[in-house]
Amino acid sequence: MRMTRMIKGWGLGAFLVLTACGPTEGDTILSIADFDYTPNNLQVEPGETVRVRNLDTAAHSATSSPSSADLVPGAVENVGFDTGEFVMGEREFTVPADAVPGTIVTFYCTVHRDYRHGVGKLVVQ
Ligand SMILES: [Cu+2]
Repeated sequence: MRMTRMIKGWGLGAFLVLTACGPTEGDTILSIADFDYTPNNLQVEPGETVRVRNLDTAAHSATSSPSSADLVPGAVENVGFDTGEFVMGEREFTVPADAVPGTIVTFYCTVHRDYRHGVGKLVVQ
């Protein structure tokens, strides 16, 4: 009985430690789930790091494109990023500190392009 109580106590301790190590306030998360980006309109500050999480069992990427009409890897102004294709994990990229506010960058998935899931838009604030 006493042992059970002790184990429960340890369990709570571990939970609190894990919580403390979780995402810090201000982290920007881009999730990919069910072939959709959330949010698909990503507002970022210059210098900000974006954590991209793929929650699907399918490989995806978040890859910037200079054009929304023709999806190819590239940058708009100096804002470009590519997580590469990855499955069920996290990648990150950092917006350049000198990114110009108002810059709008389309991003897409290099695995499925635009025929299986939508594209997203990153907007520099
Ligand atoms: Cu994809």
